[in-house]
Amino acid sequence: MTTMENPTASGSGNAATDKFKGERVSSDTSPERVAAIVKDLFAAFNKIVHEHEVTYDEYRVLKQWMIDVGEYGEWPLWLDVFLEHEIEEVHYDRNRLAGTKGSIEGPYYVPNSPKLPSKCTMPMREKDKVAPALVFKGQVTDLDGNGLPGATVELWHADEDGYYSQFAPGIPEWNLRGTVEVDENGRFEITTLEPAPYRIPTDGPTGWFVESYGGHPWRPAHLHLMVKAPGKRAITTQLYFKGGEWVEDDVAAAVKPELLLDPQPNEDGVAEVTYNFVLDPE
Ligand code: MBD
Ligand code: FE
Repeated sequence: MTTMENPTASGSGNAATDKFKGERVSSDTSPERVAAIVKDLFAAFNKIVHEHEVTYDEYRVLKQWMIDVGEYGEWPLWLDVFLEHEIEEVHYDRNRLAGTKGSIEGPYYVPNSPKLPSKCTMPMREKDKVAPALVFKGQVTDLDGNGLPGATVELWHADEDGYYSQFAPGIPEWNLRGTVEVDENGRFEITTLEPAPYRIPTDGPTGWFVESYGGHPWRPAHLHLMVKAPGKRAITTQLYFKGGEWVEDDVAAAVKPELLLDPQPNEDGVAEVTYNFVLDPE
């Protein structure tokens, strides 16, 4: 998706924008509902402008910044970092879901990653192996704890430098991405790498935005997952590491206590953790 040699904000941003444009999005929102939302949106905006006496210079900087976000292709990044977490929480609450908690998808999911058997190692380069191995195992079940043999566990995460394949140059297409097909009991055992904390690009308008208010650009180390099974509601979530840096202060506000892993050395001395996914009915 990007042909640039060095990873840049506009390279990853525009790759994420191109990918998103390939999806076909629509919503059956009624005009009445749009009217209600727009009314509240402008009321909130007007209140802020009034209370903070927002100046013309500030308004023009906003305009320039929004143009920059578009040119760098960073709308998927900015929106997913700052707005998606609330959308995701409302989605979970409104549907009164009882299964595993979700978390935000973020801008770097790619569908149709290569299929992997229930016991597998994620595609990775030799150089990725400087990161410690992580054995991630578990079972996909329904709400009653019955294993779901037809389930898939899609996993994607950044390499130790904080780059996602297909969104930074020079990484094999499906590096650290895969669709794991669980066994006849719904179980999986995936060997991958312990991810590192992730820094959103600081050389683009999302990074400048964070800098402008003295914030930090970090997300805690995380695994991204999408878990699906026939007749069940798919979940999109992320898993984090207990006690890890930025867990308490994620720039994307997407950590939940139910989503913390605490790997322990197994008999081979490799970090191992079990996490089960519980899927709601469709
Ligand atoms: C990520 O890796 C991510 O997970 C989110 C939510 C936003 C930006 C980058
Ligand atoms: Fe991520």
